[in-house]
Amino acid sequence: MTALPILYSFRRCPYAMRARMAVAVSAVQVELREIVLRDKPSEMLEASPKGTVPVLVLPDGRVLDESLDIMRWALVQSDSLGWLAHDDPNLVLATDGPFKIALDRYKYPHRYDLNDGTAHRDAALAHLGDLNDLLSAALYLGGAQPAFTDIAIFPFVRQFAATDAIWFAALPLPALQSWLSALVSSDLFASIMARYPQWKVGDAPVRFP
Ligand SMILES: N[C@@H](CCC(=O)N[C@@H](CS)C(=O)NCC(=O)O)C(=O)O
Repeated sequence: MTALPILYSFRRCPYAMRARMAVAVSAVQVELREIVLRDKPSEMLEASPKGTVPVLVLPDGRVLDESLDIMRWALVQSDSLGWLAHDDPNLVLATDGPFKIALDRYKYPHRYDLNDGTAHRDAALAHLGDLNDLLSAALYLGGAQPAFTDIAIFPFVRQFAATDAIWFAALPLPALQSWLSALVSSDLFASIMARYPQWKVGDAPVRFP
């Protein structure tokens, strides 16, 4: 049997979510190793000492430890839904950069010595307003169907929304709210949110998707 690429993942990590979604849609098989952030396996840290998930270790020893690279690696092999045709690096960078920085401070103000996160919540809102404008013109960021940009971005918007769901639902951002709800309730998202036990050396390989 040929060795499968190994994907170290953590169910609730938004970076790992987008990587799993691209791998699932490409149907390129990997061995999924569910990790726990406070108990990272030495096998993963040897492959990628920076210690973030997701990490993909290829059979030839190459390591991809950036979620966007893992998405592209999977989709380059098989992209039947045409996700790569709608990859907007600027929008993704704006989400991974300033929006994520504000999101973390909104969600966990005490970790940043802040009394509360409202200033950061409001800073993040500007980006959501931009997304809402784009989504008022088409259902998804790449057009009528979800594609790379949507999948790269929505796990972070989901986190923002969940921080105060009642407040988020009352925002005047209907296109963004519908977009988020369609992606979160999709079969694809449900499939990549399946639960797996923490991987241990010697476990039988878990094939994914
Ligand atoms: N730029 C990386 C970021 C990945 C990342 O920060 N993942 C978080 C979990 S969501 C992590 O592993 N943090 C390390 C830790 O909490 O120990 C990527 O896109 O893959």
